[in-house]
Amino acid sequence: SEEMMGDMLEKYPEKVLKNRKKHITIVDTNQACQQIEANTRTIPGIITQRGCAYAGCKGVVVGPIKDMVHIVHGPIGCAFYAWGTRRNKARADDNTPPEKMFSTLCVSTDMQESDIVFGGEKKLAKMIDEVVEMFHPRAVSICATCPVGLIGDDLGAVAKAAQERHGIQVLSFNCEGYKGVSQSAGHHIANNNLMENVIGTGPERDPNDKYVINILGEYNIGGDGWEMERILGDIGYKVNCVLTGDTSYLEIKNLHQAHLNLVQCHRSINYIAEMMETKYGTPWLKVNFIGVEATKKSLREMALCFGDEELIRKTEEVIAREEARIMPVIEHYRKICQGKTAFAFVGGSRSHHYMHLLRDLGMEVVVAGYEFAHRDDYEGRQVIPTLKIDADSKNIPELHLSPDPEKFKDAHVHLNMSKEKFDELNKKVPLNYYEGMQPDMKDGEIMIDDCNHHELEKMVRALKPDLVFAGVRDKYYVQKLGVPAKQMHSYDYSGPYAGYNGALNFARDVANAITTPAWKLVTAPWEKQTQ
Ligand code: CFM
Repeated sequence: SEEMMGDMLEKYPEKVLKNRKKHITIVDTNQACQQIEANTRTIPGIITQRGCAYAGCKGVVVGPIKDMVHIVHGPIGCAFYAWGTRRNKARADDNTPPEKMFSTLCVSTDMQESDIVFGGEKKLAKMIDEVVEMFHPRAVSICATCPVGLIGDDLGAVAKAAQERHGIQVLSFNCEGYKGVSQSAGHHIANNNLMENVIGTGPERDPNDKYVINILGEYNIGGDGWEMERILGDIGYKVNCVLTGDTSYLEIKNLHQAHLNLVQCHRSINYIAEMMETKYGTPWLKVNFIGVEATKKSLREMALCFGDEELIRKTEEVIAREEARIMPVIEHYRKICQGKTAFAFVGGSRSHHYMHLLRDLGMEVVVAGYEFAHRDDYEGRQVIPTLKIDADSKNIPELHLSPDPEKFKDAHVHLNMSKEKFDELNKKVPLNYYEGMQPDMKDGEIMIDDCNHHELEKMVRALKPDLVFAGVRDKYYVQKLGVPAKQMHSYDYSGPYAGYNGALNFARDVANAITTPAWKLVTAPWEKQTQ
């Protein structure tokens, strides 16, 4: 690995080399703490896999809310390229009838040169009026794109006036693309606004409801959230809200009603988990429903959180039932996949999550990276107090919340147990904590932040993985090197990959990918004779 690193970085000018080196860790479990640099600017000229703050806010967190109309204030391209490509699925349900479903819409002010010169506020106000008149949504969002911030349109003022005109909530997000070094900034902006203005404004739920949970940071890509809800429902949990996979504005208003918050994607939603802990006292548990073993571990930890014998029994029953159903098939695919290696480069949490599912198949992720995660996603939340605050991270305000005078309850009260029992639980289950990706990696494996084409090519050449998981920008490029690649953001039209049915789908897709004979017919550029 050391040698390959040298070869990989050698091409860079000295300054770039120094910078990139800090973003790469060769895992050495004998070292107490290995630091990785993350959440800093990409070096101009390097082809990054990252997106922008607008992508993180509109595309990731806010966009999936199905009963709102989301207006993209900006040139049409920003809206168009966010139109359905993430495959965050949604359907009508008891709360949201078909006529209140707007998730297939793509609405934009389509700013032209003249709007840039003379300002776009009037056009935006008119668009809100039109949208309300045509669709009668329960609420509207406005998301800013780069030029809007540059010309100084006052989104907040337009939203406020429209809110008074129409009597529905109009949320404005100042998520101009340049607001951060990646989409991560957009997650934070979205989390803040939902926390300040939506969460906690819904009516109270029946106090007799048992085992009420939220799944935070689950976006129902390819139907993942539905599979999670199926399993949790069978055990006896009441899923109050999935934030924001197949979710509605109405449900988010009630987010504070859960006894326990589950956190699937830590990167995009940890702010809300933390803020809810402060404001309502709701404890949160980091879970992972990607992988058979990981799902089992998450379900068992959840059951312990409620400490109810019946729930624990039902949990084991569902685990046994599902494993008996799927494991014979998984075993078949495992024979094909056993011993193979993979690389995984995904946004800010999947590289870690999929390590577990791949291990179920006997595969090892030898290089894992995030596009935009922070150090805590790599090294664990214990590093948060030591994180450097720079000009970029200062761009996004931290909300300073205090306990809600009426709605705050201690964590043990949320979980309906005595303080003593809760202290016991805390020793067994890591509440309000995420250990990051590194503890799941082995010596010599590589952790890399904001990887680029050049580095990827060098690593593929040196380590010859059997499969690469990446985004659309890298997928075809990797395939041209003769290595199968899978799009791990939208699952290449497949999925779900979560839970038990997801594990089956994934095992089949992975086995297909690595056994396809086509890859043998591709000659990597470095294997070609020079003409
Ligand atoms: Fe969370 Fe996501 Fe991810 Fe993410 Fe994303 Fe995504 Fe992702 Mo693409 S919220 S950090 S900003 S798990 S869209 S559903 S796949 S990069 S690893």
